[in-house]
Amino acid sequence: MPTSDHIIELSVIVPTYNEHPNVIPMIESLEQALGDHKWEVIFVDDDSPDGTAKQIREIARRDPRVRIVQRVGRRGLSSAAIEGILASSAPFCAVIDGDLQHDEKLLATMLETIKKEDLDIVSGSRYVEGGGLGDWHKSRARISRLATRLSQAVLHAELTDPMSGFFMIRRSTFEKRMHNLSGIGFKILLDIFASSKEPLRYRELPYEFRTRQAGESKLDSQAAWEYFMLLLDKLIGHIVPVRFVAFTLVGGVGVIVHMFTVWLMLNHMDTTFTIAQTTATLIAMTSNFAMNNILTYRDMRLRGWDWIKGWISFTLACSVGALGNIGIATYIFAQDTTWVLASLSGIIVGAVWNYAVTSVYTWNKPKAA
Ligand SMILES: Nc1nc2c(ncn2[C@@H]2O[C@H](COP(=O)(O)OP(=O)(O)O)[C@@H](O)[C@H]2O)c(=O)[nH]1
Ligand SMILES: [Mg+2]
Repeated sequence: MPTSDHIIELSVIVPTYNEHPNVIPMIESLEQALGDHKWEVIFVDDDSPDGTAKQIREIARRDPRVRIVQRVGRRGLSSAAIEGILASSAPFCAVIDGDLQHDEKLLATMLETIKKEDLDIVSGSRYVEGGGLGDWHKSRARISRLATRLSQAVLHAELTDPMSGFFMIRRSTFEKRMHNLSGIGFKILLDIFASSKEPLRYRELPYEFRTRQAGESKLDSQAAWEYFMLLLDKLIGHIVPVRFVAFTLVGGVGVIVHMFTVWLMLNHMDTTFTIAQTTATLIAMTSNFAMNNILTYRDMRLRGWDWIKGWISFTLACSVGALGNIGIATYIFAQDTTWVLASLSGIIVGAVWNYAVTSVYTWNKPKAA
């Protein structure tokens, strides 16, 4: 029988992508911060090319407090945090960045506070008295404040820092909400708050955001797009899948690409209409595939050979979709309706077909949480 010494009270979840130089300092600082508490750390690594997972696994062989969940063909900070929590059995879970930018010394106070005050969540805030942004650039601080203001549309709480990626949650609270989480992008705390119908009992504790010492930030321009998708999922995700919205937006851009190509070829290259239309179709399909791969399916992005195979299946699926589109439109037009209605019906049927088929055959890896 295990003794109470083996029973873990706190799992610290650390999502990592290319954090090799930070792994050992991270474990050492957790050891210092959590001392005699019964804790473990679960790294969730998305198959980092720098070998972060292998390094952690080697440490885990010697230290039972260290665990690793390695995900293959997947990306995403929020879904990594969710799956880390799901891999733990502890009554309390904390989520913290693996680059030492969050102040791990706060963890013991968080644990004490969540228990003593019987809270659902305790989060670290850079905006309450005593907290700070460290040496963040002014422009990034401004974007973060704007994103915080936008989050009010979906948030059911007066959080000063809903964009924080540093928090502790009670397992029972997480389990009640986990089926409603979007798991999109970077903002897991916001996702949890926005997924809760009843108000959560929470408290924010101040901390100073530190400067990254090693490795690189993965936050790029596409983070804004993922944030927009998360907000949209929280607002309308129960009516229509947000990936379908993204797929349709990309399709809209594809129409513009198509029209521009036809115009260019007819007016400046003197080709026949059939050649212009065929070329434009190929170019628009390829650009739609590339955009969907980057935006709609960013978490399962295809690369190298998989990109080529994906392009072939996408093109085939969309060609069948185009036939369906024309068939339905022609049939409806023959029923004495207006051409607008007939044409629109064709487009809708084609788009739904393309979305459904490519989501199964082109981007067919497991879906994020
Ligand atoms: N598992 C996983 N972790 C990620 C991913 N992207 C970022 N991270 C980790 O999430 C934490 C915060 O990311 P970071 O790039 O430092 O964001 P920033 O602090 O906002 O610049 C770090 O520990 C990263 O290694 C991802 O796609 N998957
Ligand atoms: Mg960071």
